[in-house]
Parts: sequence; C-alpha cells; structure tokens
Amino acid sequence: MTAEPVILVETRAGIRTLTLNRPERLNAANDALLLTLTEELQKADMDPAVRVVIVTGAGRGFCAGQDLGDVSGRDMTFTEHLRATYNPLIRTLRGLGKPVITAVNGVAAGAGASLALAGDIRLWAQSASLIEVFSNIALVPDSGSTWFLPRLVGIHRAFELMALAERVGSEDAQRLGLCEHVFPDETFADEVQAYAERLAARPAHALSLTKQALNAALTSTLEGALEREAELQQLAGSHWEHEEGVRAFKEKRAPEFVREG
Ligand code: LHQ
Repeated sequence: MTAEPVILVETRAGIRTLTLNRPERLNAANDALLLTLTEELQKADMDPAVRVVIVTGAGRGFCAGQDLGDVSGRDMTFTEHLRATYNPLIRTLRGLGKPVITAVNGVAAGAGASLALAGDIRLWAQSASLIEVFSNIALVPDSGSTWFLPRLVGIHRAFELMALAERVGSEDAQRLGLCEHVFPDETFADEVQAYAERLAARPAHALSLTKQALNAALTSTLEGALEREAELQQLAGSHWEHEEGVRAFKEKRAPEFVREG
C-alpha cells in the first residue's frame, strides 16, 4: 500500500492547487509536508502553464502548525529546524513570480497562521479561523508571523493576538485585514477557483513585477520605492502585455493577456 501524498497537486485552467493533506491532524506540518510544499511551489513557478497558485488544506483544517507529535527526539535545534523547513517555505511563497492565494478552509494555527497570512491574496471560508497559538506552548511566533501581523493590524493588536492566542473568526479577520474575502463553506472551493481564474486572466508579467515592487517597498524608503518603480516600469512597458493593453483600450475591447506557448 502506498502512503497518501502529503501535498495533493491539481492543475485546472492555469491554476495549480496545492492541498496540504494530513486532514486527521488538521494538516499539522511535518518535514515532508513542508519540504514537498516548498518544492511544489518552485515547480509551479517554473511551469509556464501555471498562472496562479492556490494553497489550501484537506478536510476541516487549513494547517495546525508544527505537528507536535513529530518534534521529540530531533537532532536539530529549533533554529536549525526553522532555517531548514519553515523559512525556505515562506521565502519561496513570498518570492514566487506568480500570485499565490492562500485559501483558508478551516483553522490556521501557529506556523499555519503564518502560512495563511503569507498569501498574496487570502480567501477564507466562513468557518475558518486563525490562532497565533505559539504562546499556548510558550514559543515565539515564527514563520513570518512577527513580520506579517504588525503590518496588518499594528504592533499592539499583534501582541495581544500573540499573547492571548485567541481564535479570530472570519468576520473579525476580514475587519482586521487578515483576509480579502470570505465565502460560504458550501461553495468555498468553487469561489476560490473562480477568483483564481479571474486573477489568471490578468497580465502575468506585470503582476509578477508588481509583487516584486510591493515586497521590496515594505522594507524600503519612499525614495527607494520611487526609483524601483521607475526601473520596473521600464520592464513592464517594454513587454507585449503593455502593448496589448493599450491596443485593447484604443479598440474599445477587453485585453487578451493569455497567450499560448
Ligand atoms: C495536531 C495538531 C498539531 C499534531 C491538531 N500537531 N496534532 C516551529 C518549529 C519547531 C517547533 C515548534 O513549532 C514551530 C511552529 C509552530 O507551529 S508552533 C504551534 C504548533 N501548533 C499548535 O500548538 C496547535 C495545536 N493544536 C491546537 O491548538 C488545536 O488542535 C487547534 C486550535 C488547531 C484546533 O482545535 P480543534 O478544532 O478543537 O481540533 P482538535 O484539537 O480536536 O484537533 C483535531 C486533531 O488534530 C486532534 O487529534 P485527535 O487524534 O485527538 O483527533 C489533534 O491532536 C490533532 N492536531 N493540531 N499541531
């Protein structure tokens, strides 16, 4: 009998869906899951047929963070473990040249919360929730939570969410800016696919540069951002997508940004 894959991979209409697949543990992460997810993100980045990537979870959870049954007897320090698994995953996701949607179908806890926040677009099911659960086991938030959360909600609310490890439901998450949209549980997968297809019809090269610009701007000065925009605009403006966008505008038709090959 072959073991169930820890990441399910499916491609439909230019959308690559990567599903964390340890549902009996709310997709708590072991090394195999983290390394395979990172590898699949890299493969999606290289595959010209893929325009948008979705990361979601199987079953009723999104990701419950580190599998706590899988940490004892390790010959790695916490630091080594994070450097070898979680950090490359978050770095790969943020640096991907394609939009990544985190489709948060259920509870996102610990490093799973960090993963949920790391998406370029965060779509939640109504019953989804997020818990900065680390302090329950007297750990520090990791996998980017200390970077994402204060930028979204401010340093004070971030500290409170981390210190009390309270569950944030989808309504509060949307109000706080932790997700872009909330969809009913029953239609969640279809809504996510439809959203991804809308995104896939947008100009892929321009969006890749936009993501690059935003990532860099988050840690740069205004002067640095202005200069970077000027350089990236040259790349965007020299691309066929720009030509097509302008031509479509003049011809009063919708632009066609998807080309074969
Ligand atoms: C789990 C887990 C889990 C194993 C649910 N592990 N089984 C990085 C590097 C190095 C070291 C440490 O950490 C890190 C980063 C981190 O992510 S630290 C944070 C680790 N995660 C947690 O502490 C979360 C622990 N889980 C929970 O607090 C709850 O399960 C949540 C709030 C996520 C969901 O609660 P419920 O909806 O009530 O579900 P449940 O607790 O009944 O869980 C369902 C099953 O999943 C259950 O198994 P069982 O056999 O009893 O049905 C849980 O044991 C299992 N599970 N999380 N992280």
